Amino acid sequence: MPRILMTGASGGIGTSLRKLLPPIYPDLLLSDIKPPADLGANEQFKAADLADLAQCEAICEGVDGIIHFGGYSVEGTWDQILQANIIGGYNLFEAAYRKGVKRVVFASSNHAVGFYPRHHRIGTDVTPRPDGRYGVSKVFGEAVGALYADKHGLKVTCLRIGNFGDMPLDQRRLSIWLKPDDLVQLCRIGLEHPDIHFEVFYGASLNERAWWDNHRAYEFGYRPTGRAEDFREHAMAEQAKLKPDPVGDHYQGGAFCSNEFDGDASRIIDWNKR
Ligand code: 15L
Repeated sequence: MPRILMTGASGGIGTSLRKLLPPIYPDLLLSDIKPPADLGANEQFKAADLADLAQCEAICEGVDGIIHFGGYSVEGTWDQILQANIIGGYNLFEAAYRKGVKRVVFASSNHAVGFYPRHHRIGTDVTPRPDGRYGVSKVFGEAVGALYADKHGLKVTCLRIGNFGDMPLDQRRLSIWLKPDDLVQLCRIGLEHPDIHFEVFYGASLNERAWWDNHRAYEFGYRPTGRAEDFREHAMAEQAKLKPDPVGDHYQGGAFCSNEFDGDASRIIDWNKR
């Protein structure tokens, strides 16, 4: 029975995933800076600050595979991103290597490529176009993952997660929604598939309006079941409540792109009006 470590267990995705994983991985060690408020008596938890390498090594002891959801999951100050995602991300891979962990699934994000316009369909091999410091940290994490795969033989899977949740929340999320069960499938591919060396997949369900070419994930057996269009009415009703955001509505990263934006607005075309 493989021992799996999940970092970020108290965060948004971790909170949901730690309920879905035990039937598949009964030996599941949860970690975060602070324990989840509703930690069950049958759950194993070890606290760790990812910015401290020794603490990372302690949670990697005896572990076969890691699902790394830890770190900052939205835009933050440079110091927040530096400690949690840059130093923390590096420490996690280094600790995994030192402790002989075989596989890491790294929660990357669509914000690593958020400045691609929505009319541009992209694969996982495009030049990064991060839409903030958070996005930069995800590009960094993918690069560190590639290094440890190529140089040290760690089997690494990076998931550029769109928007995780029970349903798509607005028009943008109809293109990038990720159903929890589909994320479980992607984690299992990363933790179990024999042909993984270094892969990047989009963490997206079966979204008709997808901007992403996710064929690599399908080649590894990914068969998403979440259909964003089943929630179209709800998502569009929520969209109608939002203020127009010329920058955010143009780019894939949405409001992450308009946040602090003072770039070249003439590059922004409303394709719906052409
Ligand atoms: C992310 O990477 C964030 O973690 C999440 O909170 C959402 O904002 C998501 O992206 C998104 O793009 O909707």
